[in-house]
Amino acid sequence: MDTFWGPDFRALERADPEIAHVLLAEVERQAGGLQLIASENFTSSSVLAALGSTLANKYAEGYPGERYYGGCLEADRAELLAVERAKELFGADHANVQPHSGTAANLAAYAALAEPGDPVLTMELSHGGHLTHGSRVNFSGKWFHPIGYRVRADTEQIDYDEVRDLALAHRPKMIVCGATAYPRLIDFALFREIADEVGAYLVVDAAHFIGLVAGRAIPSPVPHADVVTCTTHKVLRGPRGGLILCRAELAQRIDKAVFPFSQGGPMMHAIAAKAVALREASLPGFRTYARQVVKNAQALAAGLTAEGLRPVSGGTDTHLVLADLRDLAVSGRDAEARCDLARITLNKNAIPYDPERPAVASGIRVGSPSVTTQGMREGEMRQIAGLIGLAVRCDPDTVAGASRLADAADEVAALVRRFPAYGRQEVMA
Ligand code: DSN
Repeated sequence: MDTFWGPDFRALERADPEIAHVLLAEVERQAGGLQLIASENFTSSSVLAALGSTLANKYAEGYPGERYYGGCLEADRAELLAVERAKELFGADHANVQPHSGTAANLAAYAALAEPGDPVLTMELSHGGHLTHGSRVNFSGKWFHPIGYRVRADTEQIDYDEVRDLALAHRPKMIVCGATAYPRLIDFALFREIADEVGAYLVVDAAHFIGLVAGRAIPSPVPHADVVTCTTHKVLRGPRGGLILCRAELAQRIDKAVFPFSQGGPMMHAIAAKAVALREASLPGFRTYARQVVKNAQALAAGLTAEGLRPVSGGTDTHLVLADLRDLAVSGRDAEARCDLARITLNKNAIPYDPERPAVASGIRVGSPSVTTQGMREGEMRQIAGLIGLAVRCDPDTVAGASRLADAADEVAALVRRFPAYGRQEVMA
């Protein structure tokens, strides 16, 4: 194409070699190791192109057709495409694609449905919830009155009896379900039933698993929830950002809660990139991808079990595994650092009823979205589980441990060379 349209990396290299170096090193870090953070993925180059486009320059406060700035014709087109694609893909009455993040989407949901001080029933962060589900250090815990439900100690799955008892006792304005470290399916129909019993709104925070819903790999919360909030950058494989789906009668309240209540100008480049990702997620190849994400997570869970890392709740139905390391007498913090030395990126994570503080934690969380985008399958998951098992046992302060970690890093490098992070997923779509 003759016209300038967007990024020119060579020009950046000449103008700002320091930042160009950071960008190149980050490509090398991402592609040169295993990315097992359950909330991350590799976007397509089309998504990256939209993110790096001149829509980044545009102010477009308001909504399509009702902006506070001139020159919004293309911004309107991008946003309408994103909205229509989201509604179609998820079968939702209404979509708002402006939230800058999952937290921003949740803030808007609280603002639309509750008043400060209202009781809100949410999953405790230490049992798999999210900061925006009532943490004392977050707006949700400071401005609202959170009541936390947990998982059962025996099954490590949501205690729906406790959810109902708490709902009946506290009569919350809103019930929030959805989690960041919960590997099992959530019974949205049962949550709906409980919400109806007490006259509460049901908000499903689907940030982690909305991509699996898009790919029809797990049931959708949309028919059951009043509002579904999510991010676009996890299994969904889009740009970093948020999205809200809701019933028609809540559309105006949600839109007003996003703009002007909690946000100003939307990030139009990110909205265009969301539109690209939503189109990609509607293609048949994405269903194959989403199903493989789940199969790979299940293979990881089985492999980790064989390595002596106990999957919380006994396994997974989704894209992530939460593993308890206590049998190995290794903390989550040490396991994360050791895996890092083997070029395996994952995160320490609290497990339910964790005796450790969150900064140390007794578990790790691993996810399959990125490695599945790279084209890896169950065989590679078994190999990865073996590498994790080896890495977490190696003490890097001993010569033997450091040497084994270096060998593991070499094996990781050889594995990812066979499954390049970029240049492959377009074929899958
Ligand atoms: N930080 C995200 C995660 O890793 O789960 C949730 O916001």
